[in-house]
Amino acid sequence: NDSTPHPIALVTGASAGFGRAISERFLRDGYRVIAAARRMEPMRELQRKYGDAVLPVSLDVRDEQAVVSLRESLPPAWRDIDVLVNNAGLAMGKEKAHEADFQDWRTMIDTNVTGLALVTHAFLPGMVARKRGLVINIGSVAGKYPYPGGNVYGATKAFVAQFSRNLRADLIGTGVRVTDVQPGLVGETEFSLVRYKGDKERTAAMYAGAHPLRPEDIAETVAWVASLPPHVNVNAIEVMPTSQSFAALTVTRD
Ligand code: NDP
Ligand code: 8X3
Repeated sequence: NDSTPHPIALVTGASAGFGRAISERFLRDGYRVIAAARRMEPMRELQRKYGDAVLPVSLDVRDEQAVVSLRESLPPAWRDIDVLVNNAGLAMGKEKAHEADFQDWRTMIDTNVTGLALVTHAFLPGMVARKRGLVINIGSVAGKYPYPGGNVYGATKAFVAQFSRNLRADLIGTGVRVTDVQPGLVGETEFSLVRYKGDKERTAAMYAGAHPLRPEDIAETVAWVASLPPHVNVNAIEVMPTSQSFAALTVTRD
């Protein structure tokens, strides 16, 4: 990153999965990291490991007041955020639309759409004022390719993709960059445990024999995007494990 010797990254959802791996990768690369999520203990652990380079903050991205007051209450030395990683997000359930629980839909929309928009809205003006910054949104292949049971989850990630492109359109000439990182199947996170509501067997079956991506692979992608010189903007990047590909269109017959 071009800006300071110890650039600042704000990573949402830093308590687990990609967010933790991205935070660790940035810390190893010399960044300072504002690690934000609802559970504080994993981020305190990160702070014990990396010391003053970590600022753990308790944040529910769905809470507008909390997002605004995070921005207002950051210590001066932590205010000039170079990289915002909008990673906090989740899938809830994989039922078909006509069988799904609406509260699950609401939670996904509130987190993946409203939460991501709130955090971006809070931190983008500062980046524009400083004429530099990078927003990395964690989308998904689910935002591009439909699959049974992906209904609202995939739609929230399609929002992330189009929001990212529209941010690019608005930010032209400001020096602020935007990237949508779209991972495929990634194991070793809490994603499926959350999606399947604690069902460990179903979660294990999802990854068994699949050689999925690892959180570190996504951290590597994010670190690469952030390492590029200021004249380079990666608009979107889609990453799948070699074992994952596309299914045929479906036809039902009598
Ligand atoms: P994890 O469940 O392992 O991590 C999700 C993180 O988001 C946790 O740190 C969690 O922290 C945080 N989070 C959830 N809700 C909120 C909230 N309301 N406010 C603040 N933080 C929140 O999942 P992954 O690391 O796998 O997923 C990270 C992102 O990547 C998500 O956006 C997901 O949709 C996306 N993704 C995941 C893929 C996968 O296969 N794993 C593939 C493609 C995209 P806490 O509970 O402490 O708040
Ligand atoms: C997570 C990937 O395929 O489980 O976004 O929806 S998938």
